[in-house]
Amino acid sequence: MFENKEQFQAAFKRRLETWFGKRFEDSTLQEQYHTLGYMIREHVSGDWIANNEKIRSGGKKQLYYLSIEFLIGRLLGSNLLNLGIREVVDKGLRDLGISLPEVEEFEDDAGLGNGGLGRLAACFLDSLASLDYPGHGSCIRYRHGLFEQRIVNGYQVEYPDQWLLHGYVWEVRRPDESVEVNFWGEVKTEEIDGRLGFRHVNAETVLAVPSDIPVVGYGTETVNTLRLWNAEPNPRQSVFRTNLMDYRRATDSITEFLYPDDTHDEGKILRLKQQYFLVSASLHSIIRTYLKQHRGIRQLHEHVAIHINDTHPVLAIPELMRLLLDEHGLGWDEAWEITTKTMSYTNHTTLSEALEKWPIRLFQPLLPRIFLIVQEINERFCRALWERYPGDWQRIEHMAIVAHDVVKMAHLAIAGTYSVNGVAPLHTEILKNREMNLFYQYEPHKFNNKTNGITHRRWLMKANPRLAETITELIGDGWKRDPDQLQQLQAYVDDAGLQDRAYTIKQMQKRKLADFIQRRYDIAVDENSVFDVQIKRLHGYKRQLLNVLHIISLYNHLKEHPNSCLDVPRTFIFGAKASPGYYVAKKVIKLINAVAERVNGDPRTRDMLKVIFIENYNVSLAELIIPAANVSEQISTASKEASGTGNMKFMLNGALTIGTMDGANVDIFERVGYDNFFLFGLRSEEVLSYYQNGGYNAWEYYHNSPVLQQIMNQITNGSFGGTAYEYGPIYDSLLTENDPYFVLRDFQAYKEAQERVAMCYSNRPVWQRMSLVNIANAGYFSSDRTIEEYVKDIWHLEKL
Ligand code: 26V
Repeated sequence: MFENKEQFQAAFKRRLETWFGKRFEDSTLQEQYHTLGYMIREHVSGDWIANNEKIRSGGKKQLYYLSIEFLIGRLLGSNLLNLGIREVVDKGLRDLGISLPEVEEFEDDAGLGNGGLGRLAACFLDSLASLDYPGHGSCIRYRHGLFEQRIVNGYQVEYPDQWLLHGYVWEVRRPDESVEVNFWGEVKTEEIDGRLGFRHVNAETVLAVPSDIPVVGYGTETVNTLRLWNAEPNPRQSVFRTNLMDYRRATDSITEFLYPDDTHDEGKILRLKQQYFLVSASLHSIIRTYLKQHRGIRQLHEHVAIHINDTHPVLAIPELMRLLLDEHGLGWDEAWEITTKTMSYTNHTTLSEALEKWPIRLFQPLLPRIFLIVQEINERFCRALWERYPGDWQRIEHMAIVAHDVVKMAHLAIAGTYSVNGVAPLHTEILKNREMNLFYQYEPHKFNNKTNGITHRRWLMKANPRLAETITELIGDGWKRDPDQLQQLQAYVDDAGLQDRAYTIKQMQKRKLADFIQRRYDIAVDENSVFDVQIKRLHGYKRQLLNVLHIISLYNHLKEHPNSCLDVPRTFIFGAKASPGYYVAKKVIKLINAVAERVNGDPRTRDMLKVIFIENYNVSLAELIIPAANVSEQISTASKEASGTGNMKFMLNGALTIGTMDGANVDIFERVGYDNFFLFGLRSEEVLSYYQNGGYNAWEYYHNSPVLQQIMNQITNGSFGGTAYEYGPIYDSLLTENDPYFVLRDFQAYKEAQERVAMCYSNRPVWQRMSLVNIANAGYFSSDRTIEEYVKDIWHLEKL
């Protein structure tokens, strides 16, 4: 079908006409997209079947990666790339008068995620399949992913994300593999064969129906599966006719939204329901598959590894216990041994507001049997602690899984797994020595680091094909399978020819982004300006505010010095979604847009300074923006960003980082050195010392800096539109509340680092060299390396 252009064209036309019952000449983009999608699915089906048969016939150990998010983005382009048929298809379509890029753009991003956590899971799937490992994802099929963000009068407005509007070509619904998941009801104890047995009665049963997406590896025959679970009414559930509608609504709502609003109990229950729904359905289906070939459940851990991505799927631990105890009749000790040998866990944040704790009053009624098991885990855990630390009540209270009327999910995760990892060395050290220090003291062998990575296939080969080709011409294409080989570029960083080519490619990518901005926002940006980009979730600790304050300072400088100009013209680009209930974050978005309006509209500044806020930042926009960036903003308060992965994508595309010693910035910095990284700001020890010993006074920095005073006054006196009170919350967070993210403290250092950016950018050979050094050192940050480390240290998989 894809052997050559002609064959492809014939198959494509025939398929389109038989599917849609119309002439090819009359087909729409949507029909062309769907035809191509189905053809690719058909193309991989042979390998997919073979892979699924291999699983069923026993053999290799399987990994299941449970995650509440998989931010997979579009699949058409990456599937074509991984299957090695992009060129044939591109040429074939072009002859038919169809543009492949246009067809690709028709696809809606599967927005099944929110940020780095979900994108990491997606990169991992790509690497697992490309490295020939049997590793599958399990997630929820949210009918609406994270909201669609629109900017109205500068404010973020949330609309439901409609990624399923045109149907989804990549999924196969498998109703025959549905499983039941139980909520509410009561637990009855009874004697079964002389043992105490538990029965969950009067439960509300929901049907979990899987849809599978094939995950294609690059140049391999491995096709793994991403399984998405949909909640549906169970026809076997007995419901009074009058309650039918309520039951249907309750069921539908489980998989309606990603991260339902949890400011009220109702939303909290919904989130907990989602989490249990995901793990219960996943475990049922994992064990069912396992038992098709293996006799005893007692060897489960030898054939199955289950990974818990952050705390959301932690209920997998008590759920596996429940299955082993109640459905397979094992005793507690053997069940616990199997569970803790099967499960591993990654922590992705130390922010206290993101550490999940569930009130017992919600947990117990919704999941009565699971709650009993968690209580038992807690009791045994505390007893073991007591034996180890007799009399140390305070320590045991701190470490308990159930305490003060809540269930602490991170504690359950550590107690119930054999491996706990952080996502960058600094983060892991903070876990071990601070946040989870008591657990580290107790079981140091469990803790390890796995520095995050990104798939260089999507983020370089797909997003920036011209750069990829140039690299290949120079060092061959070994780097595609072994990204460490990018090191070979180091020999060419001073090569004027390469510097020029890299420059030309960057300019081309900048033009492409500039065209997009022109079309979308009717704003002309100068592709000779520095493209300085900050794209990530909006959060206080990521300090988009620091970036905006600096932009305002540039603007003020230009206004006050009528004959001055910037060392280099600058375009500041933002993309960020704020959590709908995060008031200050939304004010920051408004401020960015207000500054943009002022700066872009002012004839004095608009030729030197532009600010662009790109709405609805997502994976596809990242693929457009990152290759066009000169400067990568990674300016979080040190100690707060567990790793960051955007930083790696920018580096791989030759952008230079302006950043703090935080997360994986540290590791980037260590690889490229001072000369190729714009380092600034407080170090994590200093930040942690401020938290511990106090001593930070934001007012001091305000009073000592006329520049900051002016900016803060402008923000509050209506200079940037709105009423004078519009930005009161920002003023308060920075000053009145003595900003825990130290924006004002780091302002001067940031400003100086930005001056170094301007200086270096003005000297093209210098800049191009720095950029090439970054690309040459980016191979380490491929998720292929990360996955190999997980495989070797945690999952112990064999290649297919
Ligand atoms: C999520 C939320 C959502 C609601 C608002 C508050 C809040 C605060 C933190 C989080 C983070 C959840 C976990 C997460 O996404 N962590 C990210 O994981 C990435 C992959 O390991 C890592 O690169 C990022 O540094 C880390 O923030």
